[in-house]
Amino acid sequence: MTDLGQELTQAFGDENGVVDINDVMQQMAEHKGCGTSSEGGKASCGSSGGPEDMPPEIWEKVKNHPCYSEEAHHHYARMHVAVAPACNIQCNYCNRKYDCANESRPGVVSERLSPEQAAKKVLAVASTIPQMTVLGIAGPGDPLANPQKTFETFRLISEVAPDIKLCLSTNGLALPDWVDEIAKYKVDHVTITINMVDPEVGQHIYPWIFWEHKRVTGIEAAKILTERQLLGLEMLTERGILAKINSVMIPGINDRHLIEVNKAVKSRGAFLHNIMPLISAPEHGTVFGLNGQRGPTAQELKALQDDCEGDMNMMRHCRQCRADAVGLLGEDRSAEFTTDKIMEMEVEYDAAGRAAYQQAVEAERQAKVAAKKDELDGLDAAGDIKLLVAVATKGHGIINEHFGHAKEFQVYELSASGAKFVGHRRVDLYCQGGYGEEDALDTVIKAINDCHAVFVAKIGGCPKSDLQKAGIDPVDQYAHEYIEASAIVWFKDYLAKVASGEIVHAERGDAAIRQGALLNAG
Ligand code: CLF
Ligand code: SF4
Repeated sequence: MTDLGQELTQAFGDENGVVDINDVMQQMAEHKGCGTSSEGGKASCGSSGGPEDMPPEIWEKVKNHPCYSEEAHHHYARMHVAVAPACNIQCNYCNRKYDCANESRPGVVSERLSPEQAAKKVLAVASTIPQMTVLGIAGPGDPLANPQKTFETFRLISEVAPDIKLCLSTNGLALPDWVDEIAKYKVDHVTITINMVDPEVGQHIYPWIFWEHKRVTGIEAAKILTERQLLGLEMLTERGILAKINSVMIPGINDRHLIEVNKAVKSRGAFLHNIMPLISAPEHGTVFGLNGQRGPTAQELKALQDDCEGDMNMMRHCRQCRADAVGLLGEDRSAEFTTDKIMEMEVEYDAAGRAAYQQAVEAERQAKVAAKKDELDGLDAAGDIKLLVAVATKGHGIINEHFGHAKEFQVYELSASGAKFVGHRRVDLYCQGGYGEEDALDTVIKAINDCHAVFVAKIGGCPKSDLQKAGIDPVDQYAHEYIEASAIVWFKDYLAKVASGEIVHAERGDAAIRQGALLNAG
């Protein structure tokens, strides 16, 4: 057992030294996770607010779920097990035949697992990655088109690892039939992918559904699908199960319509809305990829997310992860846990050690929130100025990645309200084996072209000067410090320079969302 595990046993163990994980989790809930609110009463910690913004039982469900809490995603990991191969509908953006280890997008996995293999894999990952708090089933088909495998997996995992939250992602067609089963297995988080609430729009996204033993096409298919999705959402809300809605933004087909979708799901009690960009390239072999349907630009996506953000939480940190993804959002450790490797692993499930590790994570999270709070004073000088900055990070809310090693940059919006996470951009590695690649630098600049600065732990002279030429300030003086607190300090300095006339504030252009570099959907 780790030192922390021993401390925990002393703190929470009974006379036999046995630790009740629920006691520990309760203590963690009481130890408030995110204590700030930004201007306007909106929680500053992202997608799911903080403990003061919601009932304690809801906070308990979201505080360490990396998808339901933006702040949690810097610290906690999720994993998916690919136990659900079949699907009961066809989406024009999906092709599950395509299976490549270098490819990452919805529907793609490298291996399919039986429920028993999945349970072993969960224990192996939980033992290796103690901050892995959520197990999701998200494909590669639809979990509810494979109900026996899905619920058997949940049953096995809830027996062996009861501290792990269970999560499910579905297209919603079969959802009303399975809501009671979902409640029975205490699956507290369900995602429904809803791309339309108008069958006229839906017919351009879904060529067919399989319904009551036959294939239904066109408007009729979309009508059945939307009715089932909304009914399923209402049934989840009635049972107090948190529902997240994923929507794929398809320019020219459903982009402005997603505002209607947002209203429809909000009125039925959805907790969170996640609008994701269409991933579409000819080599994916999807209908949209082959017919040249484009995805949105970064600014188009952000504008739509901003338009939908009112009383409802918008998720902006989704990585469109693979159906077998493992790790923090934005990293993929699935290759460490192939079936061959996990079958050879000696797995010891150390619940106390995991809980102790997570307590340490909570402390780190608190320190980050406190650091940000300390810097918030004096931002009024920003007036209407809002700008974006990119950050190279390996997680933990710290600027701790070398520019050349970054596979993605996180994007924060700086304004009079402080620093707010608004998205991320996947990029090609600039630095492979220590050598800079000009083309790769070009794609990095395109991906963060709408940002005024990029915060890194370290950067070489060449990329530094090219970034400066592109009008992006490379900032390396906050290496290994907290992202938000550092960004606010930099922003105050920027505002002071604007006020003194040393620089003139100017808007920047749009940026590209890299197709095919995304991870797979839940
Ligand atoms: Fe997985 Fe989905 Fe659960 Fe998260 S993913 S089933 S809710 S545990 Fe998360 Fe991945 Fe986005 Fe999904 S980042 S694709 S939203
Ligand atoms: Fe089925 Fe999901 Fe693929 Fe759509 S994206 S066809 S719901 S597996």
